[in-house]
Amino acid sequence: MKDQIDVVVVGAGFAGLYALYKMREQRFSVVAFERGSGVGGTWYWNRYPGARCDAPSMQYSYQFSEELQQEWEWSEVFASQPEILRYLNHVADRFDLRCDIRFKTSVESLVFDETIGRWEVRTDQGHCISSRFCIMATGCLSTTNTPNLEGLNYFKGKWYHTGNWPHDGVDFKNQSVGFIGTGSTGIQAIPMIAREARQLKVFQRTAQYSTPARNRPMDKEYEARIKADYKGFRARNYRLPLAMDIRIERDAPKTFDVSEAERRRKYERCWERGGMALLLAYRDSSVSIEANETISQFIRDKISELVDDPAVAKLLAPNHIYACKRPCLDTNYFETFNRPNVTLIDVSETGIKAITKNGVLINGDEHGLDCIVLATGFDAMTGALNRIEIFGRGGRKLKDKWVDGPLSYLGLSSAGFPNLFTISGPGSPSVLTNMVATIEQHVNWVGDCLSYMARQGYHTVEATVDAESPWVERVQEVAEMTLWTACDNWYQGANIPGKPRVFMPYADWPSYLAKCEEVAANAYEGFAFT
Ligand code: NA7
Repeated sequence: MKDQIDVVVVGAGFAGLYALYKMREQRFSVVAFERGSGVGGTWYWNRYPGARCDAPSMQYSYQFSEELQQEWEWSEVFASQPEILRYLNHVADRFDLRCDIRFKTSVESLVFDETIGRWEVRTDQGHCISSRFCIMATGCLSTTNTPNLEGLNYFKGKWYHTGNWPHDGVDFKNQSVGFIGTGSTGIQAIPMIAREARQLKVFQRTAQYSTPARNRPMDKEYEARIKADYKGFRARNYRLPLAMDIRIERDAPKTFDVSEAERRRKYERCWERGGMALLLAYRDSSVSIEANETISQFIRDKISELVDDPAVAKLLAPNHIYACKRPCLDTNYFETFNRPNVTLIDVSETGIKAITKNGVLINGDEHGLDCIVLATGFDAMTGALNRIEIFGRGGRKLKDKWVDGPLSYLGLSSAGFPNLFTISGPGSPSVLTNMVATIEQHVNWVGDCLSYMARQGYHTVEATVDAESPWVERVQEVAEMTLWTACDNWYQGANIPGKPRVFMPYADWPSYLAKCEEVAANAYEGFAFT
């Protein structure tokens, strides 16, 4: 007879830790499996120099415990990876979560046994347990994307992926470093590595928009003001478009409702203030191309002011729609290209065809290197789920069901996969929001659903096909109302060769929240119970 348990949680990052806490609070027997040797998820793996959150710390943190949010003190406006990892370790200890987490353990398969209505969970450490529910807290950006670069394995130096960074760090002193990838990660890591390496060669395929983070030590008065009514602060932010407040003003007008001079002044204020304020400077910035172009041009102008060499500035100037690719925050990113030890190499036309024993080959030129850093991103949103063999009703594999793109209702449940919940799953707002706040919303929703099932005497729950298909269409419709479908980005799988091009996150958090509340209030409409 297999070990029997109520709930298996997969992952021990922000989502897994809270799911574990919540399930225990609801008196379920629960165990979490985590492939890392510690808690933290994304913040456990991404230890590259400069790794930092670009949502404000006072908001990118749990709100489920008033004591926790009162006692924890963030040292900076935007927390660094080590500080977030310390926070998550503190959470694990404070709520005594570790005893129910099996570390260094990957879940390999989940098989739904229809005769008993339970999941058989197998891990690479030989566990085989029978669980009634599975909560997939596997993360949206947890499966690294290592491009198929010919010759990489023959390179004589070391290479590193930022999403799987060595725990004891990397010594770049006296090294000639090749850097591939200029998304959020690259933009954080490049200035840090440039300070240490003898030489840094950045191979850029697509120039990126970035605005200054203006990170600074936490202002104690600001912190005290928030803590005087943390609950109220959270409640006010919860229903804002990104589940966090990064605005420079309430109720922004439309871009062309103001004069060019006024707009420019506001953009300057956003730039000086730092963070992602530009994103919400005007109401229509992410839905109107003309409006958006005013921000794009503003940032391009800034780049040309910041970068000394006009030819380099030109290469660093993006030409896609601002925020269509996830916008970045930086500290001295563009200025880094003024350093004598940093070279920008444009590979937009050629790509990186091959790595040789000695370095990177571009257009017949070999760039000799001691090591290579890949900041090439993730198989986002579906990568971690598809890596597990998940067999639902009738032995159907989730990966097969999702071959043309993820099919899920509310990003929480997929028809044919009963009692399996995805936290921040494809079809939910997730990566387009303050992840911690929306993770808590998902876990709370699941907790409420489980209580409802107990009250009704139900054994299984799953999305119906009738609810799922329109939801998948709705996710696309909402995305098409924005400009986020207008370029190649990981939101729609465009960074992974062969991945179906489907916009995965639901791009309207407030209406999503209302929908989840409505579904629950209407006896979980769109879900089938047995
Ligand atoms: P991203 O945003 O996916 O960026 C990956 C970068 O790597 C991007 O500049 C890519 O260029 C580049 N890339 C990927 N493959 C290649 C190849 N084969 N050759 C050259 N360049 C390549 O990942 P990040 O880790 O920066 O950020 C992910 C999220 O984490 C971020 O959005 C935040 O939410 C946190 P491309 O733009 O595709 O031309």
